[in-house]
Amino acid sequence: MIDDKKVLYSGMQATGNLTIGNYLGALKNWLSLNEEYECFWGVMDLHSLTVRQQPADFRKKARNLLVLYIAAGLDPKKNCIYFQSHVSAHAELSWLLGCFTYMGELNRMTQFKEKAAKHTDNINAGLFTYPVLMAADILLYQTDFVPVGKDQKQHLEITRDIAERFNGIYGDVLTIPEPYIMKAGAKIMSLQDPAKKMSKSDENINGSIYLMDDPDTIVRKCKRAVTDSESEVRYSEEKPGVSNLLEIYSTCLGKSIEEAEKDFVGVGYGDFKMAVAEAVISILKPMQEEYNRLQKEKDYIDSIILENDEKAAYFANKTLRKVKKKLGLTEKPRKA
Ligand code: ATP
Ligand code: LTN
Repeated sequence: MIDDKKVLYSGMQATGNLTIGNYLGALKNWLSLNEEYECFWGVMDLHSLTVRQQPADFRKKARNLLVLYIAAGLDPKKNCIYFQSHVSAHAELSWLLGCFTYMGELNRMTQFKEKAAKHTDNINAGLFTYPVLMAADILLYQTDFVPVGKDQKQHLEITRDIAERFNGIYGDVLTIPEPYIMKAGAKIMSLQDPAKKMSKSDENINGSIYLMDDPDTIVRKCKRAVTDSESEVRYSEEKPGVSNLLEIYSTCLGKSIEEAEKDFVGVGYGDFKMAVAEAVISILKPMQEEYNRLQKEKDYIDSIILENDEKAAYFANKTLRKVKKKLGLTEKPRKA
């Protein structure tokens, strides 16, 4: 609890360009949470290092992600929006918690198995201990709730196990976090293969709409989206392409699927796809304008970074000090 509010923590890795999947499935939902909860949103740049990055490009990408959080509407005065790497307590707690995590537990992580199979040339120890750093992120802020997608649930479970193990030995030190299930849990699929999640690391760029795509590109990608040989716009398991487009349309406009279906009675796929593109553009255009405006406000963004780093470090260091004390690490003598 911070000032009588429960704490909520989440973040995204600073890799790749965000897609409307990231926006509709995560960012958009985060916007509604800052009144009720004390929110921390991290730019998870340390996690990104499990994959080799180009330094100049990476520096830009991480900063761009922070600017995008703000452009999407997260208020940096009400939320703490910061870089994970600016708060050294993350790396420190990660080491300490690593000593309370078993190899067997980490070996079971499906994300590790998947990523190791994908990057056979660079199966580094960071990839293996990724969940421990994620546990540190969450536990440092005494987090009550973590809004994440299904794919991250296993990481949240191991976080809870580590925290419970620690508390079992040292008393009530760490808050046990719970997953926060979003009311509108959109799962956006690839436009080219509706059986696959739309993903920022997809090699087929036509499968994803990126948050920075211009209107022409969005129209072109929607027009090319895979549908089926019927002509009826209807939500059904047998029509994954059309259903995905309906999901995108309805989530962008805040309509139910039934309302969305009604909009397209007797309408052909061509016009339907145009309407989907327009719905996406109506969401992305103001965000892009705000993003471009903020990119010119270097001093403002710098001041936000400084302020929020300090706020994050204050809370994180409080927990870190407690953990170190419980472990019996010697305290620094005070200067006379
Ligand atoms: P990568 O392709 O690099 O693994 P990703 O695009 O799958 O990344 P993540 O960085 O793993 O995205 O996830 C960031 C957040 O966006 C998570 O909360 C995740 O649940 C959400 N998210 C990602 N893709 C989608 C999608 N297609 N639909 C809905 N939510 C999504
Ligand atoms: N692993 C997450 C990103 C992430 C995260 C976190 C999410 C790193 N640390 C702490 C929530 C809480 C991902 O890949 N989406």
